[in-house]
Amino acid sequence: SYAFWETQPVAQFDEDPDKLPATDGPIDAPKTVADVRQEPYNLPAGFIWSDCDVKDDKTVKEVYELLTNNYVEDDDNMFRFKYSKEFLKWALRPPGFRPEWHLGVRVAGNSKLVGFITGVPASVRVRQSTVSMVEINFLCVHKKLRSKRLAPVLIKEITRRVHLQNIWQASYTAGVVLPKPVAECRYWHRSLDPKKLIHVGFSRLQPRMTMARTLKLYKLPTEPQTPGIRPLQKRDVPQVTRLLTQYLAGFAMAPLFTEEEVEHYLMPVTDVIDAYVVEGKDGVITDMLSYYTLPSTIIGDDKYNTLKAAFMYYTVATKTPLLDLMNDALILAKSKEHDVFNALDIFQNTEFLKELKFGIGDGLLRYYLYNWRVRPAADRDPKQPPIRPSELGLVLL
Ligand code: NHW
Ligand code: EN5
Repeated sequence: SYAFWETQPVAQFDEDPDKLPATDGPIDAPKTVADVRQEPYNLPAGFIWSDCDVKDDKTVKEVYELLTNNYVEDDDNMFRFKYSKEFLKWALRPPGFRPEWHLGVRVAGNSKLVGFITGVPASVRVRQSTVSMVEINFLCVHKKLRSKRLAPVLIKEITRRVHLQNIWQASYTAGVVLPKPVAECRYWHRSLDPKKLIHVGFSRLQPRMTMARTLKLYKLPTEPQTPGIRPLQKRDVPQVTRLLTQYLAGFAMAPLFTEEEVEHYLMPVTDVIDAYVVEGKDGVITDMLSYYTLPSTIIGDDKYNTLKAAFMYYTVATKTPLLDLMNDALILAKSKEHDVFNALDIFQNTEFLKELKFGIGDGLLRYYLYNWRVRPAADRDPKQPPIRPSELGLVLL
């Protein structure tokens, strides 16, 4: 019942584990760039392909408006992600980005943008293998054009364009179930402005709790508590790259970042990405924390239009206890007007989630790989995804 995904080089639900290769690796037989189809895939009549240059103000506005009105919603259609223009520029222009991987579909008659998908290059280690990949994100089809099989065409065309650069694997995350998750994670949420969250229906007043007790429960100091914590600066990038690289080496699936990528993905950008480091008196950086800002439109409220959420990004604790570092992340996010702090149960996050009063969300996030098989470990249930959330060291935006 996955007419499209059954045709793709991805793990399938009905496979007999005994008939599969014994090792992790590509699913498709290796190909070369010369084997790649030269012509773009055909769109239905009346639609055209369009590379979207997000550096251009007019174009990024079109992408922003498409996503603002048509991108991901929660299961009850109460909130819809509202990535900002500055966020899109940041997420889509990392080192080595390619403009032809910011793929749009427009209506031929009036040029209206109605479809989108993106890829950015990344090097990701999956267990022992380091794989040169694209990270796919921002797949979106306008609400009025849904269920017309446009998404498979977008996916096939971006795949072709990625293949032309001699890249044969991809990673992506989605809330929905597709063939076949490599990992399944839960979202957790820490209230920063509980009154607003309850008002807009993001959370509920717990039984036997008054509003006053709730406000007290979630109250935080106004200033971070870790001595020496300060915003990440450009001169820290070499040290932070080493700190992060060491930490990520402990996970089954994690990115390999160059210094240029650390600078791009972690240097603070107002209302997009915040990163802080802890520097000892000796100038050694022992810890770092980061989170990105992703607001959501509140779909049916008269008082508030947007929910400002912080999402945990990369955090490394070697000297400061992880709990203290994450408590500072909450304080810093609150001081910048975030309403809620979100985190997944990846990394070592189960060590702090309950203690720091995160509550489990109603959303799941599945991680996927394209054209890469991850064998179930011999000592684990072969029906479960092969990688546990706590083995994941990769965050996709
Ligand atoms: S996940 C967020 C995806 N976007 C949204 O949910 C926004 C709101 N929804 C929409 O815009 C992060 C539409 O509903 C979309 C589907 C466009 C989702 N991933 O056109 P049809 C990402 O961006 C399959 C993959 O009729 P539609 C990651 C579905 O199973 N496939 O549906 C993106 C069915 O196939 P099946 C998805 O509702 C990763 C087919 O699409 C999917 O009008 C992309 C139906 O198409 C999803 N999230 O449009 C893959 N949702 O087999 C990258 C549905 O069941 C792969 N489908 O018949 C790697 C490529 C690069 C490789 C390089 C080597
Ligand atoms: C591509 N990079 O479902 C990602 N969000 O839990 C795309 N729920 O916010 C895929 N339904 O649980 C993204 N409040 C997939 C996620 C899509 C969005 C989504 C969930 C994640 C979410 C909230 C609001 C639910 C509203 C009704 C939620 C409860 C929080 C509460 C706080 C206080 C303590 C108890 C829990």
